[in-house]
Amino acid sequence: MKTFIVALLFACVAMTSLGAVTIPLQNPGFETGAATFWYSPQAGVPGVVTHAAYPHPNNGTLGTYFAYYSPGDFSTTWIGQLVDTNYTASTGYRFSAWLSNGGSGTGGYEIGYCATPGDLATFVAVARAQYLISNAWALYPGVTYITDPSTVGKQIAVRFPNIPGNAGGVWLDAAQFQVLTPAPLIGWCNLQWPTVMVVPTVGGTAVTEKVYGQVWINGVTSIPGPTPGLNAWLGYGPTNATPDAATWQWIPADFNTNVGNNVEFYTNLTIETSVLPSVYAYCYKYLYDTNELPSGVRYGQKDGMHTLASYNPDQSGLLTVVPEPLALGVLAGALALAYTFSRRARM
Ligand SMILES: [Ca+2]
Repeated sequence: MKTFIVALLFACVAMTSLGAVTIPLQNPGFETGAATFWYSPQAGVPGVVTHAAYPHPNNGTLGTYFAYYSPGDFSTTWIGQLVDTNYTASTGYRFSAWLSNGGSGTGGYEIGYCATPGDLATFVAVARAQYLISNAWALYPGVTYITDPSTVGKQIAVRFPNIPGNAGGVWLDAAQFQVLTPAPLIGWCNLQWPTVMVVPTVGGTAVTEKVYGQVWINGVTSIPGPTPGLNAWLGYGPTNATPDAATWQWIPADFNTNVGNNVEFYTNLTIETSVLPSVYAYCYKYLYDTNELPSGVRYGQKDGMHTLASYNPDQSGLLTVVPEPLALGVLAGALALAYTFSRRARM
């Protein structure tokens, strides 16, 4: 019983954070020295060993023990646990853990439920995330799930899943499960300036001037400085494609300054040689993602904020990429024209 209480305390103290309510898992850090409370269909999985015997960087807060398993060795190799709460409507959940590469480059997380209530052997996943993991221990973002009507009322279960083809070991510690509170929504955003650009390729690459975009979150972006968790990307793509299309390319933008109650981002677009000279649309994309339910993506266009559904091609910036010889030709033509006009003016 004592070890159980220690495990619960560890979960409460180490993992509660602003914007999320932690639901304690049982034996989340494997500090019982065994896989107690963790279920696997495969005998002997997971194994539990000490950090002292297998030291990897960043293990300082992870206690004495950690667990390991080989998620790709057998089709049934996974580790799961029931969570002591049921899905409620329109709620976000996140399951994550500290991971380290024990021989395998990929680790994963799943949130789900049991088809037969209480029986983890019947686990059904409703959300999954995978990450390339490094040798050093790190807390990866994990998997986030927002309830849909089909899961409401079911008991939540979590799983470190099988990852076919991923032979080798994944190391686990400090698992955590959180109920996410909604983040404030993005209230307004835009593509600030410029809204038209003509860029010649130089050495096969086109680099635009800085492009600016602004975003406002009530009570959040008015705080001076960058807003933690507020991300912006500048993207470009075919004028006839919506910005969720795979043909759009996105570049993370940098914090520039505060403008009134807004935060302003800026960055250059770099068009690589693989992009053909053409006319492209460009706009900003914003996401506020702290340790809460993400705000949802919003697009900043010339006339302000759009969702994907309300995205308007006419309100994107227009970027013309001109091939190098043509750009020089246009420049030469323009100079010739100017020369002709000046000659005429004098005559
Ligand atoms: Ca531990």
